[in-house]
Amino acid sequence: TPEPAESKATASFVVVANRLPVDRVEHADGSVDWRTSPGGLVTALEPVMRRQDGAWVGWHGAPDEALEPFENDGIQLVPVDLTAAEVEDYYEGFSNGTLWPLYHDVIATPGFHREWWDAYRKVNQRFAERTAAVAEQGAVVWVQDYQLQLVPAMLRALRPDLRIGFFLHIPFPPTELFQQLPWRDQILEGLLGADLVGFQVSGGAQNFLRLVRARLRQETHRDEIRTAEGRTVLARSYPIAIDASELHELSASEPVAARAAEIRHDLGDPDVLFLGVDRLDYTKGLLARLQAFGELIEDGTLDVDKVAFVQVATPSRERVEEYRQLRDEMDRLVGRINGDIGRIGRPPITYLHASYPRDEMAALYRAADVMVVTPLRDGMNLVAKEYVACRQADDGALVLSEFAGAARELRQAYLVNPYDVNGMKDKLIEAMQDSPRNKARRMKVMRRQVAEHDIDHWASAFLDDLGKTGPKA
Ligand code: ADQ
Repeated sequence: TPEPAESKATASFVVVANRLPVDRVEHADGSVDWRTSPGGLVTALEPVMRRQDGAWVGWHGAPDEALEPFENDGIQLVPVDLTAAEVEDYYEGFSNGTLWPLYHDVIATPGFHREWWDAYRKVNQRFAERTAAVAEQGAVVWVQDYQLQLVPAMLRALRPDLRIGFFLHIPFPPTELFQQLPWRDQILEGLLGADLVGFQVSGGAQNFLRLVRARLRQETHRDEIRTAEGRTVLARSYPIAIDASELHELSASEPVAARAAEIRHDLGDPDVLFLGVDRLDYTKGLLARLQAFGELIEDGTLDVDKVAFVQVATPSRERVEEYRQLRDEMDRLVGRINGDIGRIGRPPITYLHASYPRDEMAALYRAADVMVVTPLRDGMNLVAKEYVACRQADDGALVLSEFAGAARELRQAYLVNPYDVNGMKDKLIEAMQDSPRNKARRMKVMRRQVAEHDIDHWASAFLDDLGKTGPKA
């Protein structure tokens, strides 16, 4: 371990994630400021960070720019610099062009490029080194997500005194798919550097345990792995959650209620409002969902004068080819449906690319009668939980893909196979026509589930388990 790191080491709790939890704000006079970016992870970890001299290690979002550590809202932020070429190969390439599609059932074809892998390794090493330099003796380190799967082992090599946790926000794939990866063993070994590896659902943990046994010949007993060097690594599921009470209260507020009514009015006061909210991503099942809705109008099951579908789809990863393609396909599909079956003042689909503040999101959720969440594969899906949390009178209905992690917990949703367009059409109708009594019964159970398992519960479940593992400092 290089000694100079010792002098700067000040944090007893370190979060390591691809991005820092801040966005850059540039003022008219050219000065630069940082604003905490909204997000569940930041909200959940802020109190722990403040209690414990926390630091957050991550990229600041500007390629080819070197930044010194700084403080924001009482949290020490430790920037990791990336060159434009590294953003292309490590982030857009290996993270979003290889791992993302591979871990989501190869819905899109993963690219296996050696130069992407080289950049991934190099950038992971840099994250590990930055972390090693800020973590004090015996500190707890929590590494986040698929962009950083090599960090646990790299960090352990530098700092065997640390307690290291890792959490994967996306699915961990079936063994047959994972084994396509030319660097499969390196990824497994990278993760095994942690004391605790967390997954969204138990199926992910099981896939991981199976691979570790089959490929690395490590012994496992239930959720424990004995590594070759005699360490114990735990693999468990921790379904991520939301700040349910905050969102419920926001949705109950007078301005949000008024805005929800206004949204419905502006849409022409439809009898039934369907809503979809997603990042514009091929895993989210947007095309089949809108196709199902369009067909229901075309075949006369739904009346275009009485229903409306609002689809919010925020563009993301636009430098990756598959995302550009999807955006074009969506433009075509929505244009065709609206052009074919719309009437003046009645486009069946209102399609929006905007990114909204929390209160507008709450108003949309509150306004919707049927929330449509139909990903082809999703680690968890927070939108489904957010809709449930926003219910005020246990009205509304959630149509949810079986292939979202959230379907494990939200059993009372109208569950669908998103590959089955006819099945989806039937479910949309069932969700819409079910009796208020049935809807209330289902929603009540789900609302309790979401309220009782909130984001604080998630973070403390993980950190409590992590605290019981690893080296005794
Ligand atoms: P995502 O794939 O981004 O997350 P999701 O869990 O639905 O998917 O989270 C999206 C978040 O962004 C939600 O909080 C939602 O409210 C917000 N959002 C979406 N569109 C928005 C818009 N137009 N304006 C404002 N906010 C918007 C990944 C995994 C998921 C996993 C999460 C957390 O893919 O499976 O649930 O991480 O672990």
